[in-house]
Amino acid sequence: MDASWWRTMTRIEGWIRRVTRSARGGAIALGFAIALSGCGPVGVADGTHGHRADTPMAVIAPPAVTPVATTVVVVENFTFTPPVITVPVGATVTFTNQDIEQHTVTTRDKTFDSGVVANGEAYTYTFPQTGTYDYICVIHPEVVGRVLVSAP
Ligand SMILES: [Cu+2]
Repeated sequence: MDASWWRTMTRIEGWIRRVTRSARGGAIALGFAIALSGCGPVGVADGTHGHRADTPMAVIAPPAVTPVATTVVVVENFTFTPPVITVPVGATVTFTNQDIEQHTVTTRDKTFDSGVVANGEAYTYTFPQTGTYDYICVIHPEVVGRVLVSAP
């Protein structure tokens, strides 16, 4: 598999997603403008939506795939693999970056946040509680994953 091709495709995919979200925000803003046009200025709704679309934490749901029971996740070709894992509570999961680019492993609410993980480096986190943990790379917010932590 040619790595640079993958990266290009991933970037294009991410770009399309961002544009799609912006377009959706724009449509909502337009709806607001139409609704408000009789009773006040209409420019306000536009700016707020434009910003929200670019917020790193505007997370895309992880792919709908079958969870894999493992404590080992790698980031390669801009993809957390496996993207959805299941572990028992108390398990320590290792996330290893196999891309040349830097990545992070970060939940929305910062329950865990690896900081920058360089090529060949790993981040580990021990899950003390059951639950669903959605995480992203804050540098590349389209790179997403999920950890399902179940009772032992
Ligand atoms: Cu990244």
